[in-house]
Amino acid sequence: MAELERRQIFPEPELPQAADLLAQGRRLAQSVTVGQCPFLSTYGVKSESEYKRRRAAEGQVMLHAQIGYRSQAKTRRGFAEIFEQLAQAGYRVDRYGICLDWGMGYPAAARPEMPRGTGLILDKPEDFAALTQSAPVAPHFGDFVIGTPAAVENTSAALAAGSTSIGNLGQYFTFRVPRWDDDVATTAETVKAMALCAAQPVEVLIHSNLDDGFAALFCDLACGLGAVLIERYIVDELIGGRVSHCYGHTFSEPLTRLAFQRALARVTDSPGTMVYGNTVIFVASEVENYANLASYLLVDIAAQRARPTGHAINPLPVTEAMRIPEIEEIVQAHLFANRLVQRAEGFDALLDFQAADRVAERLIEGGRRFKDRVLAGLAEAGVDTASPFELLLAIRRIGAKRLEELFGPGESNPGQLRNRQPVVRATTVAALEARAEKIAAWLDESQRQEIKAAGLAACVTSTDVHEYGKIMLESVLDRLGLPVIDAGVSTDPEVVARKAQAAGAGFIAVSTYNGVALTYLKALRLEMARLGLDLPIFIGGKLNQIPEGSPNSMPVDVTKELRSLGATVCLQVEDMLAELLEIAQERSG
Ligand code: B12
Repeated sequence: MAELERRQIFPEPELPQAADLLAQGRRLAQSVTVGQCPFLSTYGVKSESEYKRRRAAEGQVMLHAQIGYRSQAKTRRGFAEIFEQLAQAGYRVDRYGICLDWGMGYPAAARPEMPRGTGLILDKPEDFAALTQSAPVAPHFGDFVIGTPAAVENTSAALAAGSTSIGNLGQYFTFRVPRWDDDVATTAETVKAMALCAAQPVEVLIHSNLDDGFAALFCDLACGLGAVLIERYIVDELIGGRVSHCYGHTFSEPLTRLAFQRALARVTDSPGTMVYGNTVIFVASEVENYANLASYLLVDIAAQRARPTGHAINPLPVTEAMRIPEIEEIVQAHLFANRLVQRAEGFDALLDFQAADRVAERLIEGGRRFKDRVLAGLAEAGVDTASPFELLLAIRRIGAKRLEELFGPGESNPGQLRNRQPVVRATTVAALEARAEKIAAWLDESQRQEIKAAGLAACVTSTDVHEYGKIMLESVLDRLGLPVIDAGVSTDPEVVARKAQAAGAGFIAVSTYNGVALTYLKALRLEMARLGLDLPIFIGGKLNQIPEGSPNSMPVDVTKELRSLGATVCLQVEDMLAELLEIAQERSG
């Protein structure tokens, strides 16, 4: 634990004082308050928490839809149409998760100059309100509000528009908006925004999606539960707010998915926001995705019926892995889920929760140990663990992997991922490793030796928070014995070019998902030309982008344009390996 030292975590001579930031947030609450919206008035509640508690007490399973197109008009139409079509079928959608663009993370004044992804952009507070007025459904501003440089202005607009569920603290730990390096300012704005929520006279849920944060990267699920406890300490105890957790994207095993919900129910009495769809199991086949949908929804429905935690279930449209789903596709997923809720009643008698409770017990015990060890370790390093500002920034800077290596609750076990035996194994990173093993075996031994002999070092990066593609690439390259230069996650193209040059890379591998592939590659090429650097570039992931001035605001495939810029487009890792083999063979003559 002595490996952590304050001056390495915080090289700055001075940092903002948490007490000042909290006071600023609380003062703002005198002028910024929760506004009216059709959801609050229709159901006669002061907050979504109150609604959630009421619905849970009635034994109702609540439903969440995720929505947010680049076009505001289309998003507002979606708000109204999804609600109306489901009402006509006799069903209710309880809440809308508003999928803001990552560009919303910049303060409004800086936004026009900054990159954009594929999501919704609300330019001014009136745009927030116009949206929440479009249907009597709880508006959840769950992304790119709290946790970003624009946290205070976005939180103020969301509250004024009648939202009482705002996030995303999970994103704070892992997301970086491009071309923004001031993590001190991001943290200060985040603390102020949380104090603003905490000081409201009505209960405001400070949402944290664990999969957007560290939980998606931990190899031990007990660390995921530990993250819940640490965030509760920071938000509930130090700031006086109410943190509310979402999980689900990466929880693919039914037993651990159920166990995590039951563990959450035991460690918190705040209603959960939503249990997210299990996005990582979705494939490129709509029909097969109905099976995927049913497989996780059934667990979530059973979980909520047996022990309601306020989490709304989230039926993913079956097109989710292929494109941003259309309004009609969201409606279809909800029709499916509502019918499944009815059919699930018959399953209650078949279920025995004891096995899940045994796992939940281990999660809680391991999670508590993780929390205690993290706080003790940080205190020992000289971090003020009574300061929400210092705790947040320290945890963000140290990162998931190192936290788990240093403080994970599992026994030390060199050779295992993170050098520890997990208390409850998380499936995602382990599955990536297994996939990498298979991909590496696609080449035979002599081909591997040929590539290795060429001595090419790989400079690997991802353009945004999506890190799994990068983890898998690194794992494959490692198995081939190629040196990896880690250019980081969410790294600006200019930085990648400079790192590649400085470290003598033989090629650059870019994994990208946020719909920015073309802009990113152009900027990378420009910087490489400036540096006089000529290296092969491999690019893979989700290779699309919204064209400038697009009428329907949906992203289109840009693989042709990427190829014409001289990059090798890789639909799978094997595409890169085949080309590397050719390069190696050319070099050896
Ligand atoms: C997991 C996931 C997440 C996780 C990421 C966790 C993490 N730490 O990595 C979380 C929950 C954090 C997340 C967040 C978001 N996500 Co997301 N996410 C996904 C999801 C489900 C899987 C992507 C993935 O990691 N796959 C695993 C990899 C290993 O497999 P693969 O994609 O098949 O990749 C193969 C090849 O492409 C290749 N490969 C990949 N990269 C490279 C690079 C090279 C050089 C080579 C050779 C090969 C290669 O390797 C793989 C094996 O063959 C996709 C949907 C989907 N099913 O694709 C959406 C998706 C990518 N996400 C999306 C969005 C919009 C977001 C958010 C912006 C949402 C929001 N508003 O908050 C945020 C991101 C915010 C930000 N600042 O960046 C959209 C992107 C939309 C688009 N471009 O059209 C998608 C497509 C979902 C959708 N349908 O809308 N997401």
